[in-house]
Amino acid sequence: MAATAHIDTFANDSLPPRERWPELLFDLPELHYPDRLNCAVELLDRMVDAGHADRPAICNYQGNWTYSQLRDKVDRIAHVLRQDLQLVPGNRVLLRGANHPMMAACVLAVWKAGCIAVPTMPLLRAKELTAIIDKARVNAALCASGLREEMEIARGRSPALGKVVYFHDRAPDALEQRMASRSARFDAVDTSVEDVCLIAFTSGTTGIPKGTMHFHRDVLAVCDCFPRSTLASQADDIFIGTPPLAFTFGLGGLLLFPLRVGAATVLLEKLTPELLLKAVQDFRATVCFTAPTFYRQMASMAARYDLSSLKKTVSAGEALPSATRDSWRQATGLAMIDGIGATEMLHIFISAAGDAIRPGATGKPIPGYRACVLDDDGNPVPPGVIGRLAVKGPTGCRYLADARQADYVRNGWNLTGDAYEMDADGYFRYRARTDDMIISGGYNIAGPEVEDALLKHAAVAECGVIGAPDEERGQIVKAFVVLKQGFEPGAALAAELQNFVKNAIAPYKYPRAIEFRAGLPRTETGKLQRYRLRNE
Ligand code: 3UK
Repeated sequence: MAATAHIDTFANDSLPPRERWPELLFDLPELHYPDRLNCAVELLDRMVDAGHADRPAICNYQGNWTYSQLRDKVDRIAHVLRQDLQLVPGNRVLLRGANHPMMAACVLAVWKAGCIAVPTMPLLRAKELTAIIDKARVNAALCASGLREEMEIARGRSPALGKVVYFHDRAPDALEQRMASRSARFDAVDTSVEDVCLIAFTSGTTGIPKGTMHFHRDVLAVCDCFPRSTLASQADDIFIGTPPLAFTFGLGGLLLFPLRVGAATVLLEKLTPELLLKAVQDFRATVCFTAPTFYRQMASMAARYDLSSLKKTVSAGEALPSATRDSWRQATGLAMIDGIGATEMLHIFISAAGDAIRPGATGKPIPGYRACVLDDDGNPVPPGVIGRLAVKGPTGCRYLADARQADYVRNGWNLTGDAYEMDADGYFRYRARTDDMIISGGYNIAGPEVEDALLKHAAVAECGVIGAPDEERGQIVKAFVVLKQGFEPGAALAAELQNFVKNAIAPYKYPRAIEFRAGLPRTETGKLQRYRLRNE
């Protein structure tokens, strides 16, 4: 392997020892990369040189940046990082901002400068930021001025954090003004394929956040797997969607994948289901990335918009209920591409598209990845038996200085924490998060299956199913239900929902308790927080 280009070797020094890495697979010829490679050069300069210079790269309601305009911005920011902030290759740069062309340019600039991007969710408060800054030993930050308040509190608590430069700001020392006085050509740092370029923190529900470390190679590998084999994306595609660039689902789907094929991406902040539908119409988007709950809400409003440009829609982040898959198809005619990904794996590793889709299944391992289902001792279980999902491929889990590496990676496999079942045809069917399985009266019950049944009832907008403690049965199935407009909560409707579930799935799985709610707790990435429902 080529020598590192990092002068600050903190990240490389903090990698788990090789024997604790997952086994990496590079069977596909497209995954054979040269020893030296800077992913931003591949995603940007290569595309400018390949004839995309004057084509739109990033769009929003203010206008478009072409590939050459984007490169110009990226190179100026890279100069600011190196000259104004005196950063050296290997330094960590915290990035804060909603989805916006500037945020995208900052990520690419950090990579070109040979530094390591540490993107953070816009809603994080100073306390969470401080944990990330300290864990990743962040050297500097680029932050949207709208997020200044918490950033300044965090800066006060972390003296090691050097400079913070704000963008979307008219001050003389803001990023835009600094960029204006810098050259528009920057010679990218010639990094090794195994130099860390991204520390992505998991949206972990408990404990200290985990930083997952990804190499320049990993960024390209995810671009050369799912988008090629499953999405079949092309240069004339227009990508759109909601996941934040600080979430690797959004970073891949809304920045890396489009750039890799010379396509355009639409980056918008503060999207609601309604605004996303309107934006699909306004920008004639062809590929959409968002979470199942968004699709469910969009399906009921889709008729009011012209969505004829849409060709592919990708759902990830949590399980896609079959009721959502069905209503999306009815509303748009599109077969949803479900895909399971994880921050540790960088992006999607099991999925299916088009005729390969089997309702109720996430899909099969995409080319480049392998998967199996293991029992608690790490032995494969036969088809039809629920166990722990295990995957390996060109990307995999490498936590930044974290003992939990040994929980996620065992015998070379990445254990995602999901309970899955493989059917006789090799399709992988999601059951639950391993620690969300409900054990009631000796039966194993997967909450999402009960949720799926409830969502088919006309009154149910959203729901969450958990195991609630019960003296007699250990746990009982309890459903938290959000009703659609026009439906009245009460004992009558609760009984109706219970009967509805009994008729749809094995009766012992029906929710013995139902509680009506105005909303459900979700993470910024759209995941239902079942542990919060459990801990109430
Ligand atoms: C769950 C799914 C069922 C699953 C992610 C696409 O979600 C992403 O990363 P996170 O680290 O969470 C990982 C966990 O989320 N999950 C994700 N997708 C599905 N469960 N069906 C799905 N389709 O528990 C997984 O272990 O936040 C998703 C791309 C990049 C990502 N980081």
